[in-house]
Amino acid sequence: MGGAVSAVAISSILIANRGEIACRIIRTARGLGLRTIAVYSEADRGAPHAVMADEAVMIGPAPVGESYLRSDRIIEAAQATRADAIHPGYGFLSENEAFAEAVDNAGLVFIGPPAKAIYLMGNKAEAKRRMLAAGVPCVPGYEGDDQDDLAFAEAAQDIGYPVMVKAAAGGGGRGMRLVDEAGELADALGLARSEAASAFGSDELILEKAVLRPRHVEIQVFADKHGNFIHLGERDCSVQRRHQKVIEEAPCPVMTEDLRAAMGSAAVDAAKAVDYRGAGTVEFLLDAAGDFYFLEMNTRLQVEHPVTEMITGLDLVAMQIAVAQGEELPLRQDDLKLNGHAIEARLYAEDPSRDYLPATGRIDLWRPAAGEGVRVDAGVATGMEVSPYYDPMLAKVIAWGETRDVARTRLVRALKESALLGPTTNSSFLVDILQRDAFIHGEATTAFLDEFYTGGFVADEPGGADVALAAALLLDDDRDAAFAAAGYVSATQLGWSSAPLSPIPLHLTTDRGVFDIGAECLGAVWSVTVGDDLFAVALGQRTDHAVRARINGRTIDAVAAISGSDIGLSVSGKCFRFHRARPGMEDDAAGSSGRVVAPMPGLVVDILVKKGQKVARGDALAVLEAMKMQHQIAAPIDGVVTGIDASKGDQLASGDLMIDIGDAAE
Ligand code: MV4
Repeated sequence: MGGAVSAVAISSILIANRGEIACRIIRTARGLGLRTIAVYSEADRGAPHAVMADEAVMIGPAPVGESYLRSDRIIEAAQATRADAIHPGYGFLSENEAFAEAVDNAGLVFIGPPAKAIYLMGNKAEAKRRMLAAGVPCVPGYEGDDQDDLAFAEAAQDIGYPVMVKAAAGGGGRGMRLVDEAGELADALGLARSEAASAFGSDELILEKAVLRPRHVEIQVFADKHGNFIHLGERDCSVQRRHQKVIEEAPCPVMTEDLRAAMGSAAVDAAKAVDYRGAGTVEFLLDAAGDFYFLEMNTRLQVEHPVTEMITGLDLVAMQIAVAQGEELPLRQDDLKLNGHAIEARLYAEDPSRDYLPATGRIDLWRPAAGEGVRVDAGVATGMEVSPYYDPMLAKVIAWGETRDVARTRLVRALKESALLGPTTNSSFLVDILQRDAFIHGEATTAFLDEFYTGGFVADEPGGADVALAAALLLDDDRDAAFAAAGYVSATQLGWSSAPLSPIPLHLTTDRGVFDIGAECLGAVWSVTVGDDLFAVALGQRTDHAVRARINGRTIDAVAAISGSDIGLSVSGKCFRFHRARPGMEDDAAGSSGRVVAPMPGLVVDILVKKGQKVARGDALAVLEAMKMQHQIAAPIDGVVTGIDASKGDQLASGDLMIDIGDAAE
């Protein structure tokens, strides 16, 4: 420090990202009166971030390697639009030191830390040696140059089992293995080496004492160019699945003043040790005894930064911009005041009941909740296509309250009131998590999801009332057509006071089955039978897709989007999609649900059934690899495999036929 700090005035920013984070950054930048420039891929034409910015530059085809990871094209776009600065958001190029350097060399301001700090925190072994030297608490372990099995065996003996084997270059849990006893060490080292080599291009490993059932607690840090370092408190991100965060909150439910001061100063020491600047996050494991250990440092703005914003009242993006143009931090450590509690839930386009299979397709309707203490950061819009090329996170729903329980109940309501119709989402999984006793009591550790959802999450099944509501809405939407299609005279000609008609038959299909329905119109009320159950459905106010109905005397609030023979329905955070089979086409419609198609583009890793084999609904039929994850393809109905239309090694497009399942009786 010491020397003069060069002040640069930033008046325009290019955002090298997409989705909700690009929108989030644009919002603040516009608020500061800055010109904003978006970049977008061919798949993101008309995407919200591209529309929201003052200018937008197309940078290449859909695959990230040809667009959002092309640093050359992004820098060219910045120069062509005369941008002063580039904000990388998170993911993509945000933690790429070569990019930070290239931006610098192009005479642009990188809104992020110095390239050197990114580099120093990128290697786990290197980072850990530095942290130990700086006096930051680390898990006892071995991060030596001697990579021989023997050296690891001796170190493990000293540390004491169980131990954790990790990739030195790694992050996010890849190449990580828990070893309970000495006899398992050699195998674990072999597997971790090959995983690390293929994932990170380096087979260097480190060893650590395993911390069992830890919490993931991270500290938000900030530094300016004048030598000021502060922390903004912690976030608890223990609710994760496969190293993907699902729910985050601030403060951590078990935090104390003393522990926060200790973790905060350790995090500031970590930032100082790498000469950090801007926003960063220092991750720790916190064990049941209250001891904490440095895990890694993320040298970017994080997805979950809004919970910190809500309890501090600060705008972290505005602070990043201020610091990047040489201003001093707007507060000192003593000024930090934490107010209330905030919880964030990540809304993903994925099916938690099918091994989190990513979902793609058109968004028929997006209606975010609003209200006191509720914030929704989204990067989606009605009519937009969710493509398989990018992260499946669609939006973040965040709620604040004076107390944790107020924040939690507000978040539950906000999730239930937010409707995303089209691709399957994890919305009801989020609601379920937030209502578990362990979560309510603030007891969730990193083991929470594995412990409480061992067999996975059970999908929402539409109840009779949901089906009856869908039927009534479809018929009510166009009464004349409903009656004509069913072979009745025009409803308007008939008049509603005449003798009751016999029920209109209706078949609604979902991806999980067929419902046979009979519906009668009794003036303002639809009488709907679903199987053996009878529902009186009175449709009330319908404004902008919101529907209030009384079903058998109970008031139900739903959001509905009808397009032709399809209806998407969101009831209390549970989303259903029904397709109305045309009269006389019931058999076809039923048969078609036995056609198993690729739910997304992917590689066929395995076909698990043979022609002629009997299968039950839910049985695994095949394994498809997409977005580096393997997904089981399950039988939609009971039956017999009548055709196998894909083989191991095939690269399929979304919708390609994989397997045919016929009637078991055939
Ligand atoms: C650990 C650990 C227990 N002991 N290290 C997982 C991701 C990577 N960033 C570090 N991780 C862990 N390292 C020791 N010595 C447990 C985890 C861990 C974890 C950490 C943070 C959040 C979620 C997690 C889920 C499983 C395991």
